[in-house]
Formats: sequence, structure tokens, C-alpha cells
Amino acid sequence: MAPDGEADQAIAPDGGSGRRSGRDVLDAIVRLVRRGRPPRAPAIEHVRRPSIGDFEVYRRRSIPLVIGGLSDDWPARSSWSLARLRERFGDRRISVIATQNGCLCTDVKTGVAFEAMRFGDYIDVLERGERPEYYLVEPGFGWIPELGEDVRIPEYCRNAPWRNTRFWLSAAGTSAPLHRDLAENLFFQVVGRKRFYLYPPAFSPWLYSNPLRSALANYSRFDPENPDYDRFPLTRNVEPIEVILEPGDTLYLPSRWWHHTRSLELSASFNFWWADGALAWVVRAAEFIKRKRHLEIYGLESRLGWPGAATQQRAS
Ligand SMILES: O=C(O)CCC(=O)C(=O)O
Repeated sequence: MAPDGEADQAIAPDGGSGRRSGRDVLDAIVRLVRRGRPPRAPAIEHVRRPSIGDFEVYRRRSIPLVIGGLSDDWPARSSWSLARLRERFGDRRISVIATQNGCLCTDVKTGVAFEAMRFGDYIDVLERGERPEYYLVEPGFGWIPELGEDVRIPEYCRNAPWRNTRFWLSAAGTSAPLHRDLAENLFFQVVGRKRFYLYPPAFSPWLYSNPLRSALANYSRFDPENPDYDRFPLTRNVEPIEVILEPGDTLYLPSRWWHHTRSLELSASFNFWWADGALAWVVRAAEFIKRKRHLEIYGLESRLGWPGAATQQRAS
């Protein structure tokens, strides 16, 4: 008998749905092998501008890191005020994802649906100090290519064969649910503070992942901010690592680390995902499968006319 009644719960972690996916069964086997105990979570270090060699040491260990000073020379640090963004891009269209009570809307059958709206309309709501019913999640160099002039590609991933970016702008209180990405991530906090709850990939068997065949296979059903231990009892065994990013901080988020975010203030961020070696092929394969299943990946599908784009274009 494993601790905390683990053996009893091991094969029924369905979060109350009554159904069990192949992934649930695999997770149960891992928990049994580990006798119900997740490994210890690493401590998160704060460092200033590590050399490429030093950064590679953290990367090989797959441990997140908060890095200071990386965006000191970015024009974004001084120019991403709401007034300035409106002046430059107010009439442009940007891509957004609907939120409910501040939390990004997701659907296990259809995934994440991007919509388009006028940037100026989004800024209007932020300037009134209100929370829009949307999270601005913009493919960084896609819809507003000029954003690329405000940031600098970090030297740690400059030569990666696969790279992608996003610009994130949100009101205080906006949140993204617990999920993980295949690619490596350097997440730059530019304006305001943002909180991350992190869990290592090795905690996955305790985190109630959605089934692999769902449209949200990389999302958890568990909400670390409002833990429902009756539905998700295994999560009692895993504590999130809390990281609060200040403006000017960069979070290195290794491949497959779970993260849940909450903007603590009006927040603007920019991130670079990248992959090299075998990981680049895995990321490309995952993108290929998502496209085949007509799931949106980066919010550009509608504009590029990819089949199955779920975007409903809102009139500007
Ligand atoms: O900033 C956020 O709210 C979400 C960030 C995120 O999920 C990511 O960078 O992968």
C-alpha cells in the first residue's frame, strides 16, 4: 500500500468524469513505480546575464531560471506604454483569446479559439482600468511585425533551427490555465508583474493531463489557484513552485514544464520559444498533427488561410 491511499487512487484519476484515458493508466503506472511519491522539485535560481556556456548548464539540467538584465537594451522597456502602443498600432488588428472571469477560455473538444479585434479598442478597456473579456495573445512578428524592432533575439536561442514568438498584453487579474509546451521558452516580462506557478514534467502523473486525443492534450484539468482536492486528490502530493516576474526579469522555462500564469498588474510580455536537435523535429511533428486536426496553434491560421481556422473575425 503506497502512502496517502495512493494505490487506491492510482487507477481512477479521472477528475470525476468517470472515463479513463490511456494517459491516465500510464500515469498510474508511473505513480505505482514511484510508490506514490513525486520527485523533489528543484529550487529556482536568480542570475544576471549568464554566459551562453553557463546558460547551457541550466538548460541541460532542465531547471527553470530567472534571469535579470537580458532586456535592458530593448526599446520595448521604454516604449510599451498603452499611449505609445495606441499611437503606433491603434488601428491595427490584433489577435485575442476570450476570457471568463479573467481566465483564458479553452475547450477540450475544440482547443483555443483566437479572434481578431482592433488594437485601439482593446487599449480603450485597459486605459479605463477595466479587464477586457479577452487576453491579447499575438504571434510576435506576424500581425504586427514592427514589434520585432522593440525586442532583441536572445543569444541563447539565436541560431536555433525552430523558433517562435508571442506578445502578451493583459489587464491585472488575467490568467492562463495550467499547461505545458514542447519547446524551450525564454519569457520576458516587460511591463507589470506576472506570477507563474510551475511544476516539473516529472509531476505530470499527479496533474491530471487531458487525454492525448483531446484538443487540449498539453493542458491539465487541475487549477492550482483554486485546488479542488475532491475531484483531483492526487494533486495534494505536489506543490507548485511560485515565481513572480518583475519588469526586466526573464524566465527560462524548459521544455515540458507545467505553468499557470496570473497577471498581477497590467502586464506586457514577450516570449521566444525555440527547439534544436531532436526537439526541433518533435515540435514540428506536433505542429503537423495539430494542423491535420484543424487546431489553431499560433493564432495566425485564419490570416494564412489554413484549413479549419476557428477564428471568427470581429469587425474592426
Ligand atoms: O503569459 C501567459 O499568460 C502565458 C505564457 C505561456 O503560456 C507561455 O509563454 O508558454
